Amino acid sequence: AEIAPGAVHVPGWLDTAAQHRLLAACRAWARPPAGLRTVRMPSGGEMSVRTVCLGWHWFPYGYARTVVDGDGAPVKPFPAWLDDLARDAVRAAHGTGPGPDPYDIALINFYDAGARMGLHRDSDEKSPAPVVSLSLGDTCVFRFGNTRTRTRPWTDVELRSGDLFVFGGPSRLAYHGVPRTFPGTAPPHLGLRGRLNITLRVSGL
Ligand code: MD5
Ligand code: FE
Repeated sequence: AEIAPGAVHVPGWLDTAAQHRLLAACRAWARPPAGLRTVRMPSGGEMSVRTVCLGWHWFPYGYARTVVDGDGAPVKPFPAWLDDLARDAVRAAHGTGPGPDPYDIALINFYDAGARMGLHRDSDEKSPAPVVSLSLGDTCVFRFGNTRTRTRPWTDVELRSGDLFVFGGPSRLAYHGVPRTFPGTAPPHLGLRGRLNITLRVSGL
């Protein structure tokens, strides 16, 4: 379903086996060094999601090759199979091929019960390539806003385990956030308590 120009939701894109493979990989990436961390904002507050990055390390607000705001370790490599997955995802959602630049950043956000993400724009990447979002575990409310203001109009969409969302074109710089998750709604077979979101991006760096 196209929620806005370039913003396409593909429910159930990852089958059960693919969800298990991706979750197992996330569990390995979450381990130190350069593992899951809590991001502290310049304001002093902490984000309620916990995050691990591959390829490039995101911090507020930029990208680095080491965990500049954590253990200082080199960020884990971005594997080639995630670039393949991102390209398949863009083709599935948009029906057109992705651009030539390889996907080289993964940001993996873990939401426990009560974690949320306020409305923001993703503008630290230098490439206009679409962002690919994959959801695992608990269902959430994803709030898709507009490109001009952090206020209404917005559209709330429920994202479930296995869903794909691709944000390209005019939607690439739209405000968006996750106002809530629904604890305990993950498919039981996954053995995941909470929600994981994997975004795949092109740094342009
Ligand atoms: C999440 N993550 O569910 C969301 C899904 C983040 C983040 O927002 O920055 O890690 S990714 C949603 C996204 C990315 C790029 C553009 C747009 C949405 N958009 O135009 O709405 O943890
Ligand atoms: Fe975002």
